[in-house]
Amino acid sequence: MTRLVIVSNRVADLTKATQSGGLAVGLADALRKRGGVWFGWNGEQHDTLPESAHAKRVGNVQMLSAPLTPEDYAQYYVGFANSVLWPLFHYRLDHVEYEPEFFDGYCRVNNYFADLLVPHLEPDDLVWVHDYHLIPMADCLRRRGCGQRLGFFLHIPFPPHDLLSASPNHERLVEMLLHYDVIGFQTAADVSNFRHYVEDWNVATIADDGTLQFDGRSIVLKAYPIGIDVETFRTMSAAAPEDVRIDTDRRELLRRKQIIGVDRLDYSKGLPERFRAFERLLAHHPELERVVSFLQIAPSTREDVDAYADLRAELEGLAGSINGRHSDFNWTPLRYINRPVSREKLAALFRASHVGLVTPLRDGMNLVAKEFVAAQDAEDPGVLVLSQFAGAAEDLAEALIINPYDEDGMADAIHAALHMPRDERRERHAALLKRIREHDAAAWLASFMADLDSAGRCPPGRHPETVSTAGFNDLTNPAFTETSP
Ligand code: ADQ
Repeated sequence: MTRLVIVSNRVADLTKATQSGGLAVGLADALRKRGGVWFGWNGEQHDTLPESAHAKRVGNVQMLSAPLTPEDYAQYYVGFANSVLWPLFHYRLDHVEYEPEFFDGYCRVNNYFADLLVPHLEPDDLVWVHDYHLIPMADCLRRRGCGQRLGFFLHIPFPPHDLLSASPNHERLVEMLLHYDVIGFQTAADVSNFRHYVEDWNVATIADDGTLQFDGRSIVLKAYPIGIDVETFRTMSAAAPEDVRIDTDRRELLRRKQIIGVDRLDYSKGLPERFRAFERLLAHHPELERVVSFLQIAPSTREDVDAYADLRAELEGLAGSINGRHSDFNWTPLRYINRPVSREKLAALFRASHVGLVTPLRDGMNLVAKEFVAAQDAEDPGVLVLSQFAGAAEDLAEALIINPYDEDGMADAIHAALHMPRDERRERHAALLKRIREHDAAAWLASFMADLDSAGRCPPGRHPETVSTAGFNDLTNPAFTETSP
């Protein structure tokens, strides 16, 4: 079987991946099955960079990782990836902070990664690149003469063409994407946005079968909705850790209900809107006081990006004001936990909750929505309240679909969820469970790999500007200067 090479911003620890669960497990399983390589940043910053990647063998998988310089970290990771692409692709031009050197750093790091990866590639490898940090990777590899089949999966949304065109580097970015053989998005809406861009800017043609035709090559362009390992999560949810059991027993004794939200602390997740909707629920339905509590788990991420620190302060203010106004000596309406929680505990907390709030302003897919459904007791399930702007909404129509900008509408949906009769809850849950089983992690992996396996090969040296692999992170390297704006 052909080897698989995964390239992602961070490398998962294969020795721990099975315990932590999630996406890493699916990718790790595919790697173990085929053998191969996982390459990415090791999370460290060093003033001088190594000339080869740090290699560690785990079974038949080679784990390759490398540090960044502080300048790379500022320009590539904090800068172009998380202060330009993340907000832009989440339709948040108001959060874009653009500096010209960010794009230089972004291209420089992709070239540096390509230089470290190339010596480890074999001619028949399938190379699967993940996410917005690494859009230029195919271009960088082709310039180094790589003819392997290259696939790319974007985990976040792809924005409408007029929004994308607000970025000074949009034409170059899209052109870089066209060096892959398979380009995968989360949803049909993302595929359609990309197609419109390609047509409007006249960068490639679209054949009747939906493939892109560019530079004499045929590129597969498709939605591959990502999923979870449903049965593992279901099993985990049924075995509640002791502290969750005690908390649940106490709530049942007091006939109280729990609403839950679990997100990374990120402005795309719609957390202030969600907190305010909960306050409106209490304001419109005072009979819910001392009956309903809201548990929000949201650990901080990307603390070096200013917008995230502002959001954290806003949420702390909102939580304080809601609790100050509504708490009683034996009831706290909103519990806000700003720390990560183990997957075992999360699964049990989902199962013990009556309503799951997944209300992002924009989200590629949102795996929490699927985890909440997987964790429910099919006989007495909780209700999922889901944003129309989460990729998951394309598939999960039996959730209560809401507009996260409409806080009163969200409060009404939470109220409806809390009062939904058991038969309706069971019916909706059965339909949702069926859907997440059909589109689980294994199906996502198999469908992408099948397309990558059968993709047309790019003959070595095909790239018009193929350059040698000599030198990395070097401003005089033509590979770097040519990919700069
Ligand atoms: P994220 O933006 O991180 O992922 P999401 O899809 O919800 O969003 O995945 C988060 C994962 O982290 C889930 O498995 C969840 O259980 C876990 N998690 C969240 N909060 C946690 C906490 N407090 N403690 C422990 N674990 C927590 C990006 C895109 C999404 C896309 C995924 C996968 O933004 O749209 O669905 O990639 O492609």
